[in-house]
Amino acid sequence: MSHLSTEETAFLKDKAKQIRIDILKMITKANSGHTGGSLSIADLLTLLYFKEMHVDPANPHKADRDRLVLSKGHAAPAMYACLAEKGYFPKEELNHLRQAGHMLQGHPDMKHTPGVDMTTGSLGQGISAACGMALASKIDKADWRVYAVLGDGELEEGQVWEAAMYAAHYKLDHLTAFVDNNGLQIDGPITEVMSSLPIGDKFRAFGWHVIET
Ligand SMILES: Cc1ncc(C[n+]2csc(CCOP(=O)(O)OP(=O)(O)O)c2C)c(N)n1
Ligand SMILES: [Mg+2]
Repeated sequence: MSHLSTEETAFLKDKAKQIRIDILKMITKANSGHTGGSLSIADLLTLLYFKEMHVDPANPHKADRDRLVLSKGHAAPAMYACLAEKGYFPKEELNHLRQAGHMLQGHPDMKHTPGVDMTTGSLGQGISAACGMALASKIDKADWRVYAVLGDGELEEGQVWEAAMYAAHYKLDHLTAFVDNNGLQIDGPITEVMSSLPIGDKFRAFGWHVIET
């Protein structure tokens, strides 16, 4: 990740605030949706979409774009707020979250929403798809990167560890995975439901370079 100047930090903080406002408005209007899991990635997605990723909202399928796979797909409102703010589609669409016949469904759908690189929602699957993309980029000797965003509860899915093993084996250096360690999943604290801790040690044991914040 690049270093942020004071001006960039102020800009991103402001954007993230707007993203949070949009998330709350969207979920309130829909009267349905994952508020906590969306808010807890607002800063991360803001940083990725507004600083880190090379993407072009006017050309969402550009071959050499960076990809973002929201493996914790239930946090779609955070992604939708960023995509609208970036200009992939009119902000008016945010008023129709989870409404039949509209593009912003409860979980990301790559066939209906510009800017969504992978359809997700079934926890554990997104990281595997991200591995496939990262392998493609590596084989093509391309520069584009893949960012995957996972939940800490999601790590309870065995498929995540199959993907983690795969990524290390194939040296997928075009892939960065983030784990949103918010300590919670639907049924309560992850430490009570089925602890995924210590997360860093587990990924290290699978051969990953880990940065913990
Ligand atoms: C395979 C699968 N099982 C169950 C669910 C239902 N579900 C949606 S969110 C969630 C909790 C996930 O917790 P975490 O990964 O920590 O995400 P957070 O809510 O903290 O963002 C569950 C169990 C799902 N989407 N996919
Ligand atoms: Mg969680």
